[in-house]
Amino acid sequence: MVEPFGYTPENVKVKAGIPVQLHFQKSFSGGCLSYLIIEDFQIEKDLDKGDNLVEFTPEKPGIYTFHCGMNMYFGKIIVE
Ligand SMILES: [Cu+2]
Repeated sequence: MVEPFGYTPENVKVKAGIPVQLHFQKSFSGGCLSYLIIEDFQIEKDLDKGDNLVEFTPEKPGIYTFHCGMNMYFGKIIVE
């Protein structure tokens, strides 16, 4: 969920080498949380109110950060 106070949950766990589909469900319109950045997977995306699908394949285990357009709200993708 993407809510006015940030991401819920803040952390998601996935497995290395397996394609990931992350759904960002945005509960409101506008705000800087409308822009999603996941630098490590070259993702920059406008999020609309409702469901937004992001797809990538993490090749290596590690902890990768995603954040809003202004770097105010964060979450982590934990790749195991
Ligand atoms: Cu922000």
